[in-house]
This record gives sequence, structure tokens and C-alpha cells, in this order.
Amino acid sequence: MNRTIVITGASSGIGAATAKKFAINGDNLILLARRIDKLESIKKEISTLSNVKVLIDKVDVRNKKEVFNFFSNLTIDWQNIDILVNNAGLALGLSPLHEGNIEDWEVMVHTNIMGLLYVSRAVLPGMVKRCKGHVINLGSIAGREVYANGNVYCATKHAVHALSEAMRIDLLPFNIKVTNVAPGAVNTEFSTVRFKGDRDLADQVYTGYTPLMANDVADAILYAANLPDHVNVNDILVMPTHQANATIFNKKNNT
Ligand code: NDP
Ligand code: 8X3
Repeated sequence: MNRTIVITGASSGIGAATAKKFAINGDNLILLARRIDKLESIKKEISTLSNVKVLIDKVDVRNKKEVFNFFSNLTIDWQNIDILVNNAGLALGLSPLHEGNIEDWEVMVHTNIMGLLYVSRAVLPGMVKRCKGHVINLGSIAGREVYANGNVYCATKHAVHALSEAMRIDLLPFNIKVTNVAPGAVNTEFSTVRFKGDRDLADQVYTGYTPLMANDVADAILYAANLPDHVNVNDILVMPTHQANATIFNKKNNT
């Protein structure tokens, strides 16, 4: 559709899957993450799928200076951003609050909340000026419910939900859409990151039932992004069929 889409955290999982779907849809892409080597291979893969333009850069969303430098140095042909997908995010650890690792809390809060705010603050003035745009924030079922030991991660995703609602109010006069996409369990690098590289623990999260795949969430994002100008999907809560809420799964007879 020849739009310009920014996706943060495009180096894996939901962000990478969404990038490929937008590319097939004919949209040009600005893809950001810390792992530039991963972004390079995704850019290469996209070039086999579509001839859209793809700009990649190593941007850590926690780094305010890096975020604002990147967006203020965009060349004119990249400046009119139509859609911002605030996807970069992570969970670190799973422990009761009184035993929590404070450095992990800081990384989650800085990435999931402050990172989303920095990127939004850098991109939104252009959308406001043009009275046009769409922000798609990656929330979570953890932004609707709290589960044992999920404390700080759940709090950050509740904050994402609140910020989506706040943006929808503040951006209303400027015709800017805001969609909060809240998935249940998605089999990506998410749990490997949460358990700091312990693949066995990560695999257990997705065993005994069929989780969502990154492409399933990307489909939901594309659905919201491709609606007519006068239609906005405020919220998408997308779950595996085998998952009723944050903690109740059907793991019987599903392997
Ligand atoms: P992945 O771990 O596969 O992807 C996370 C992405 O975020 C990576 O591309 C990573 O890139 C990027 N990222 C992390 N920290 C930073 C940072 N400081 N700066 C820039 N990019 C960063 O997980 P998912 O695809 O599953 O996660 C995507 C989003 O979906 C997250 O916000 C997550 O909370 C949310 N979500 C995930 C669910 C799940 O079950 N998987 C369910 C509900 C929501 P890099 O390391 O290269 O910087
Ligand atoms: C990721 C899903 O349930 O592990 O946001 O928090 S969950």
C-alpha cells in the first residue's frame, strides 16, 4: 500500500513476522532493534518477497539520545511515517516481588514503558502535523490480568494498555488511530529471553498445547492496519484456542 511503517523490535518474533507481512502488503519499512545482524538477514529475506524499501538501524529504545537522533536524521523520503508499531519489549525473570532482581525490573520498565514513550514522542509530532497516522502498541494478556510472579512485567503491560487509551484521547483531534494488541502465549524468543537463555524452561511454556505463532499476531496487526480511514480497532485480545486467560490452559490431549 506504499505506506511507511516503523516497527521497533523487528529482529525477531512478532516484529519480524509483522515486517514481512507489511512488505508483502507493499509497505515500506523502517526496522529497528539492537541486533543489527538479525535485521540485516530480515532485510535480505524481505528483498526476496517484495521490492519495498527497507531501512534498518541499530536503535536501543531505552536510549533516549539514540531514539531521537535516529528520527531527527531521517531523510525526507522516510519522514512521513504512517504507522508506528511499538513492539520492542521483554520480560526478564519470574519471581515473587520480594525476591525480584532490581536490574531486571529496570530493564523491563525502561524498555516496555520508557522505550515506547521515547519512540512515540519522536514519531507522533509528524503524525499530528499531517493529521494522519496509526499507532499500534504491543500490550499483552499480562496487561489485562496479573499472574503469580509476573508482577513487574504485568505492570509494564498494564501501563502499555493505559498509554494506548491515553494516546487515543490525546490524538483524537488529529485523526490518529491507536490500537492495543494484546496476545496470549506466542512462541517466539520471548520465554528464552525471560529465562535468560534456558531453552528447556522456555520450551516448557509452550508444551502440551498449541500456542500462537508470531504470524498469527502479525495477521491481527495487519488486519487493524488495513481498515478504512474511518474505522479503528481499539483493542485486540488474541489468544491460543487452548488458553482461556493468563493462567488457565487446556493441556489435555493436545500434544
Ligand atoms: P521476541 O523476544 O522474539 O522479540 C522481542 C523484540 O524486542 C526483539 O526484536 C528485540 O530485539 C526487541 N527488543 C528488546 N529490547 C529492545 C531494546 N531495548 N531496544 C530495541 N529493541 C528491543 O519476543 P516477541 O516477539 O514475543 O515480543 C514482541 C512484543 O510482544 C513484546 O513487547 C512482548 O512483550 C509482546 N508480547 C509477547 C507475547 C509472547 O507470548 N511472546 C505475548 C504478549 C505480548 P533485539 O534483542 O535485537 O534488540
Ligand atoms: C507475554 C504473555 O502471559 O507470558 O506477554 O505474560 S505472558
